[in-house]
Amino acid sequence: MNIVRTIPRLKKQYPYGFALLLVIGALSTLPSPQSVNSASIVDESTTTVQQYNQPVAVLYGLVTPPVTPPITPPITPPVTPPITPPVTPPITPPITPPITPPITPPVTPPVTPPIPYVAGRVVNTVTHKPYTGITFPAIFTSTPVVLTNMTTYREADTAATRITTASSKGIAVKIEEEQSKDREIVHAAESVDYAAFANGIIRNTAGTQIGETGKVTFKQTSGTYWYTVRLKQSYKNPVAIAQITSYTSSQPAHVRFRYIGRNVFQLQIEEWDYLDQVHSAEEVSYIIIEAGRHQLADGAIFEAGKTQATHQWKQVSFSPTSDQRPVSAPLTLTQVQTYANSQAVVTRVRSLTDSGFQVRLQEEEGNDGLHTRETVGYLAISPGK
Ligand SMILES: [Ca+2]
Ligand SMILES: [Ca+2]
Ligand SMILES: [Ca+2]
Repeated sequence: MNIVRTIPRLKKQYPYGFALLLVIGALSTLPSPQSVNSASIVDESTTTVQQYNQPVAVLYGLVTPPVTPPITPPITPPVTPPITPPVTPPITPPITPPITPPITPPVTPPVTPPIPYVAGRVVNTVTHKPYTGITFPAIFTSTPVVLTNMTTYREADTAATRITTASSKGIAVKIEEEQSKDREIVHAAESVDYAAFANGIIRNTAGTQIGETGKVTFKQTSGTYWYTVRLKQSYKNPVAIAQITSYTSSQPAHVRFRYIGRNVFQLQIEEWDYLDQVHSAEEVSYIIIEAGRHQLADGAIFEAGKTQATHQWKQVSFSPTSDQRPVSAPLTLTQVQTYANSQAVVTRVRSLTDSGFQVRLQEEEGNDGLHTRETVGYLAISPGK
């Protein structure tokens, strides 16, 4: 570097600074000019060469400011905006209009005309001779299901009702004794209750089936033969009443049950024990009724129930009721429901009133007259107006 050539330029650029340098340099070098080291400066304005020691470098530093490189701003990478995921609008489920159930018209139970039926009583009139005074109103198109029951005890000889003819117009009925002990079959006039139904379903006022009627025909081939009948529906506690409604054989006989289930029952044509237990084919009418008290559409009250009975009289009470009864006591049918004792047996009824009746079991006169306990079913009908 040529310092000498540089000075004039510095002097020109920094006139005051240069003068200050000279003053400082003079002051610092005056005591010992000999100490000037290798650096020499030629003052061209004065042609005086002055020598400076080390501080010259410091001054020189002031004269020549360090080159400051241009400040290069740091390269700022382009700001990449964060990737914002596209805003997915929340899924709004489609609005389902509320389901309006179709308007169901109120269920009106089908109007089922009450099953045609008639019930009545012949008071103290029926004897051992066929009685033909029971006629039906014109409600049956064919021979109905017919049931009868002796409801007085004016004579104690073993006996039961027996239908000798039946048609859509009426029946003939007699009091049938038996000849196990003697040949006497004459019987005092008794009251006979009867009911005749079309073959079908019995419903209460609500339209609920409470019973059914039917007829079957079979031949009794032996004392151990049982005929099975399957019902149209099941019952919780069915009461069954049945009667022979044809008269193909004059040998005294009646219906006996062995089993009464919810929807099936078994029966036979039971001759008295002194007979051979074989009986020609007969038609048997039956009615099955749910135990309990039922009101029919015509206002009639049907009360069915069961009791336990032996050869001794047993009091049976009807349900308390304030219903007006068209007859002095409900028309009452009774029937042995069980086969606890295989000796032939029928029921006898007495003291029938509005509040109840008495019932007992009756074997043929030739037997000991004692009969173990059986279940007796009953159906009491208070006809409608
Ligand atoms: Ca007799
Ligand atoms: Ca008699
Ligand atoms: Ca026989």
